[in-house]
Amino acid sequence: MKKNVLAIDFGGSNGRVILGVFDQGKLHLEEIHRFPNQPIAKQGSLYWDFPQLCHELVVGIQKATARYEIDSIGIDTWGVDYGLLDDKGLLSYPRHYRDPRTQGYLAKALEKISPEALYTATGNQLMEINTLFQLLTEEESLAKATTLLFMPDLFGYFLTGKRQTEATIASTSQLMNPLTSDWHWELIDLFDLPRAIFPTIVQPGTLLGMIKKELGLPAIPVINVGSHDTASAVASVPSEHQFLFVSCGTWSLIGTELPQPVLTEKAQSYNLTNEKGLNQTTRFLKNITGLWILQEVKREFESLGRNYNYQELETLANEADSMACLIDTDAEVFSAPGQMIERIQSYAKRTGQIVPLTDGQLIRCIYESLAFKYKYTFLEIVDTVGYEFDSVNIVGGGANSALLCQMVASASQMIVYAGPNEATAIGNINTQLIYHGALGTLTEARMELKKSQYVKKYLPKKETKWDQEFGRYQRLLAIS
Ligand code: LFR
Repeated sequence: MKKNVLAIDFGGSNGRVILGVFDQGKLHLEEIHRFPNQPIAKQGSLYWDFPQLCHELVVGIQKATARYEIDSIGIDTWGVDYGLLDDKGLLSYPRHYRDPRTQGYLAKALEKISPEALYTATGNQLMEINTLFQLLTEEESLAKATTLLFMPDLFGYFLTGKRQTEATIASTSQLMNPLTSDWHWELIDLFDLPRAIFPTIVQPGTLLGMIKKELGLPAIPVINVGSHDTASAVASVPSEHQFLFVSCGTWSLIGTELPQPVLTEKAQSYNLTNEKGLNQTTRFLKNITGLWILQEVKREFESLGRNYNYQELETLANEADSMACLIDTDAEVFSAPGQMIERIQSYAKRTGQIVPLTDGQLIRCIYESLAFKYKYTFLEIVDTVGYEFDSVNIVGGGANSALLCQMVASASQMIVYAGPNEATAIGNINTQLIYHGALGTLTEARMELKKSQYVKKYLPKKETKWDQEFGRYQRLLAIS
C-alpha cells in the first residue's frame, strides 16, 4: 500500500511540514516547508503569532498538494499552551509559556491544594508553565470563553472547524486525571474553572475531520496523532520495551514508557511527570532544559556577527578545556530569552568557577553541563522505576550532535543510540500510517526504524573525569 502523509510539526522556534512517502514497506521523508516561529513580545507579554503560523500551515499544505496526492495530515506542537474561544473563534492570540504572567501562580494554587494532592491527582510535574497555572491568570477571558483548545487543537480547528482535544496534549495541562484519561473535574471545580470550556478528549489515531472548503485546499482528512510533539517523538524511539529515552530539542524530555502512571512519593519528590503516550501508555519523564541555552547563545553570537553552524560550534567546544565551568542548565536565571552569555558568566562568578570567555569555552560549558544533567536525571528515573538500563535512545535534534551523544555515553557509561533526529515527524507520520492500515502496530514501526539508517551508535569511553567531577556538579545543583 502506498501512502503520502504530511506531518506538520510546530516547534518553539520553527515549524516544519514533512512529507512521509510510504511505499513497499519503506518510509521516505521529504521536507516540504520550514518556517520560523517568532513569538510576539508586546508590553511585557509574550504571544504566539497564531495568524502567521496558520498562514505557514496553509503554504505548507499548498506546496505539498501542488506536487503530491496527500492521503492525510497530522499536527503536533509543544505542550501546555492553549487558546480560549467563544462561539465566533479565538478571543486573543495564545500566550507563550515563557510569558511572565504566571509568576507566583503555582504558589497561589498551592494555597488551595497541597503539592502532594495536586501531583497525585494529575501525575504532572509541578511547573509554573502548566495550563492550570496559566488559566488561573485568565479570569476575564474565562468569563467570555466557551472552549479551550490546546495549540495542536487550534490548528486542527482552523483546518476542519472541529473543536476537540486529544489525550497526549491534554495530559500536559495539570488538569487531566492520568488514571481515567479524562479531565479531572474535581480539580477543575476546585479552581472555579468553567467545566463547559473543556472539550471532549479523544485518543490518537482517530479522525478529526476533513479540511474545510473555505480554505481553498483539497478536502484532506486530518488525523489526531500524538499531537503533543513529545508523544510523537517517543512513538518513534527505535526500541521495543523498557527503553530510556531523551527527546532532545529546545527542551529535553528524559524518561521511559510505562503501561500505567507512577504517582508515588518518590516520583513526586523527583518532580517526574506522567503524560499520555500512544496506545494508552504513560510517558514517565522529566522535563528539563535542552538545547535552549545553546540556541540562545548561538543567536547572540549571530547578533555579534559570528555565524556558526552547529558543527562549527562543536569544533570550537572541542578545542576548549574540559570541565572548566559547569552550570545548572535548569537554574531559573537561564529560563528567559536574551543575554545568555552574560548570565552564564555571572553564574560562573557567583559559584566561584573559571568564567568562560571564549565562544568555545561557553559552548563546552553548556554541553558538559547538559551531559551531567542527563546523567543526574537518568539516576532519578532508575531509582524510581527500580531497574537499570544499559542504553539510552536520544531522539530529536540533539541526536545530530556527535559531541553531546558521546559526552552522554561517557558520562553515564551507557550505549547511546542516537536518532532519528526527525523523531517527532516520524512518530506523527507512523500514527497516520497505522490509521490507514499501511503499518500494523507501533512496535512494528519502531522495529523498522531500529534497522534503518536513522540510528547511530555511541559507545561509552572510559574517561574518569566524568566520575570525578560529578560530585562537584551535584554540589552546584544544591547551591544554584
Ligand atoms: C517539547 C515540549 C515539552 C513541553 C514543552 C513546553 O517541545 O512539548 O514536552 O513540556 O515543550 O510546552
